[in-house]
Amino acid sequence: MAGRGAGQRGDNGWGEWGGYMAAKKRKLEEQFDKDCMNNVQQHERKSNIFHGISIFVDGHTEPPADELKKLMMEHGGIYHAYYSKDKVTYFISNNLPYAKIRKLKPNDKVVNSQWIIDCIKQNKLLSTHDYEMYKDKTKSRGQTELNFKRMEPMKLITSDFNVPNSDDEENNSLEKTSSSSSETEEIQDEDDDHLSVLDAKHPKFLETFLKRSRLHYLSSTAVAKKVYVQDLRQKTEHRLLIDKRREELKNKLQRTERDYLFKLNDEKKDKIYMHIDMDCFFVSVATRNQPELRDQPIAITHSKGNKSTTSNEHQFFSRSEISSCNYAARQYGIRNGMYLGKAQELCRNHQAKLLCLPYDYEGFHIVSDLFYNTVLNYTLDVEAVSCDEMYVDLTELIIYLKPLHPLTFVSLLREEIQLNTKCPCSAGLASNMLLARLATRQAKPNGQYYVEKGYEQEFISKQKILDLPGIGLSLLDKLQQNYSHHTIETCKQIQNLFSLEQLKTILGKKQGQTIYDMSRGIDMRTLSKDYLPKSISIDVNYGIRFQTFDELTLFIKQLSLELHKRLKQAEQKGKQLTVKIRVRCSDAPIEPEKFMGCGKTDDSSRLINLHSYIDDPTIIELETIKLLKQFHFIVADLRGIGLSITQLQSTTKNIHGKDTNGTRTLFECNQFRVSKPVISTDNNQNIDQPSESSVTRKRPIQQEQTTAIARKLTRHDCYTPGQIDPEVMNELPTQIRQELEEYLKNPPSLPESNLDLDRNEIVEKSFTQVIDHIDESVLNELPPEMRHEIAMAKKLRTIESKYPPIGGKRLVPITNPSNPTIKDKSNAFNVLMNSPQKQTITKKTLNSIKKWRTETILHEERNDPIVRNEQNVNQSEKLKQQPNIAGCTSLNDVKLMLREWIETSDEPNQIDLDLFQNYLIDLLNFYNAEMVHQLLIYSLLQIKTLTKIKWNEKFQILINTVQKHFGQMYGGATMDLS
Ligand code: DCP
Ligand code: CA
Ligand code: CA
Repeated sequence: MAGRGAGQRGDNGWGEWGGYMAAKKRKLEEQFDKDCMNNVQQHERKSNIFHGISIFVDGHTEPPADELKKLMMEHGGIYHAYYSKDKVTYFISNNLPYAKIRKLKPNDKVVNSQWIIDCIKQNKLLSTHDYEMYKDKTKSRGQTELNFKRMEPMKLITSDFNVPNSDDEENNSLEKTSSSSSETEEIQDEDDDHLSVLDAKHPKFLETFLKRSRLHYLSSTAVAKKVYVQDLRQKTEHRLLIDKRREELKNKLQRTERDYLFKLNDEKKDKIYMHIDMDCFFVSVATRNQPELRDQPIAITHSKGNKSTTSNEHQFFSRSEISSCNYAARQYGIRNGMYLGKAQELCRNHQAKLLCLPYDYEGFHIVSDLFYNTVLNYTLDVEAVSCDEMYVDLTELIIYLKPLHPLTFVSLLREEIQLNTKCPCSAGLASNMLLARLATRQAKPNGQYYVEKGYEQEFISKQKILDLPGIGLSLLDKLQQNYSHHTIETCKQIQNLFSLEQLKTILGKKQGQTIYDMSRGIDMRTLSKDYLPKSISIDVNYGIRFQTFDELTLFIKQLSLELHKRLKQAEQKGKQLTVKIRVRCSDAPIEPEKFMGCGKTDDSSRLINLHSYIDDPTIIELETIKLLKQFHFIVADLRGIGLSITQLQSTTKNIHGKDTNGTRTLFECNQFRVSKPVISTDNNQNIDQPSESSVTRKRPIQQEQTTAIARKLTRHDCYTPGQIDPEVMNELPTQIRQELEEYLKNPPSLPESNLDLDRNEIVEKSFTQVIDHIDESVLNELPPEMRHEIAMAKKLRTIESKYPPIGGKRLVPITNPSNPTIKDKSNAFNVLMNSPQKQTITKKTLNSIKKWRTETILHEERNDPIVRNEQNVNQSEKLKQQPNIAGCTSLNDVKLMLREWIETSDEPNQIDLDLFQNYLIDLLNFYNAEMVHQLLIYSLLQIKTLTKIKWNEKFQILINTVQKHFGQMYGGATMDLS
């Protein structure tokens, strides 16, 4: 059923990673060697004291890993970015978490980074003896407990131990877990495949992380269940099954007096909702085959919790979180989300021992499916909430089974659930969803409770405010501040102490109304049966530690695949992508207190409107990288990253081309329209459904042409490469909308060849990216036809980098007219050659271009001390040469700067203009006519959009100068800036 897709990870490309990453490691080692060579050339090696020593830096060190890498380079040692069993001599660390320490092998040596510093100071290789950490652990295998005392003088400061006991922390953690939906929790546990999986540089990090992430489990199963219930509603055979099961139940029922006495007052109006929830779900599942354990306090944690039995129990306080604890543990005050250390202390206070059990994800899936199916066998009036919880509208079923008291049915249902799952659950019943939910709390554990008609007020008055769904301490605090002489605790107090107006003033309009209603037991909601998510996202705020943009892009690829999977699972596509980043605050320590956590960060986000509704991982990846390049941050300071797709559309509904109301949006009309379009500007107009095939056809010309206008209309921080969003369209002022509609009706003609330009660009770029990362050794292992394709792509890129693009096309001199590659119309060279400029250039001009090129390249070769072979130019050198303006080099950065410049000044200052002109000429000399072209077009558009009249004249002079230079370089050609 839905939600079980996680096991298919093996065939989604992970297989490639083993081989690919091995190659990547080799590449990094080679890179290190190369860096060493450069270093030797630049600064001269300072000593050779670390000759033969290879280190792998793990966890936080002082100085940080980068610095240690440099020191190893300068003193003849080797630094490994990835752990390699055969090559690493020493782990260098200042502290390791417990989960890692446990995995150390007898021969693993963990050495404090001070050793490196001291060796350099004394200019000799010192013995590691006094610097070794966790010696006891590494020398005596089989020892399960660590004697922490003997670890002196090295102090352990890890996520699991040595954190001072604090009640505040517990409260924070409770609040945090209940509100957080991002993947922030620790993942280290006893079964890590390898120590180095623990940061996002590792190719298996995300996979391992998600497998171990309970938040991922909880959010993905909630989605899966919603989709599952929704899909089941479409199945006729399931309705037949329900009829059968109901009939069987009716025959089985032995009615009692209670049943005959129960009846709904008004069958048309009165509702009976049930809220049903498994008891201490994770614990119940983990113990479903050992029910005898259930009488003792049990918690589900990543940590086994063994260390508190040592004599140092007060010294070490586990910050491992408890995801679920059973009711035997709850009687001591232990709660879900509490730190393990705190829970252990509470147990100790009662001379009890807390049993810590591991996560049984497979079991959670099985039990959750059985739980849902048992209920769904009787009704489809279900709203899935999470893996262990749902709302059911029982009204229709109770009418069908009458005379029957609702609790009679519920006890039979719960018995069946217990039988199928071997786990207990509790249920609450009431006339609305809120009261039903509160009734479940009352019923727990393993019980049921019905708030019958007429008893609602009595019931709600007794309820604690903090038990109301979504209400936390901060809200209670706000209320309390207004009534310092009362301790506000119950709904009754809210009813008596605050008017609606007061609540709105204190809490804001919306929240004030909600609290007013909730405290009176008012809830007008009905089951939400259509799953309409607002966004599908993935956030990772744990283990994000990159040194290079390359490492980050590899991780983005994984995130994009995961997001694609989530979209598929939710049966959604989206048209907007948001990238959020969390960057370490400049005043925050490099490594926060929580191991591999975020610490204090500055957060920012950017969004992009996409061409169409997508779930394609490649598009997500490329657009994310584009957006990332627009942020200004130091890669090493990145602590969290999140991708989110919004403006969603159900893929199952899309097939029919209708939105949820059954009418088409303007966007859809555009999307499905084919060759002879009649453009509808009436959003409500019903148009014949498109045939299946029309859905897959190319987007019509008109849609492409809206691009420029759509761009103009977007907010500053969004860039719109695609067509107009219907939502945006509807919100436009009437005049602009009319103008736009007019434009859509009579678009100026555009050459056919422009149709799929952007799509091709994406494919081209994605391939370029791939070839960038392919190592020679990997290449050699590929099948011959793929090798050939990659070799061709590389060749093509060499041409691209040699010959500058002009307005999206390239001028490539033909040296040999009989060259077979030119004869073949379908090959890539011809595509590149297919430019309007080329057609108008005479033979003579071509020759002059050829001549000019030869001269320039020779000139460069003469002046440059390094032999300039295109393929050998190293990346950082290329970047160094790249012309810049005020330190900006990337297209987006320069564009941002231009926009600000044009926006903020009514008239351009001559010095600035000169600067910009020189920069453009530098770019032309750098063979980047494409960028010049884009920047000029962009500037002109900005000037026009912002109606900066005084700019026109001065800018035209600049353009003329640039065009002149361009003409000199390209045989008299001019850039098309229309
Ligand atoms: N969960 C978690 N972290 C939390 C809260 C819950 O990982 N802070 C997980 C473990 C729970 C499951 O979600 O077993 C279901 O959450 P519930 O809130 O339903 O709690 P339980 O089922 O554990 O207990 P209860 O009997 O109170 O429902
Ligand atoms: Ca539960
Ligand atoms: Ca629950």
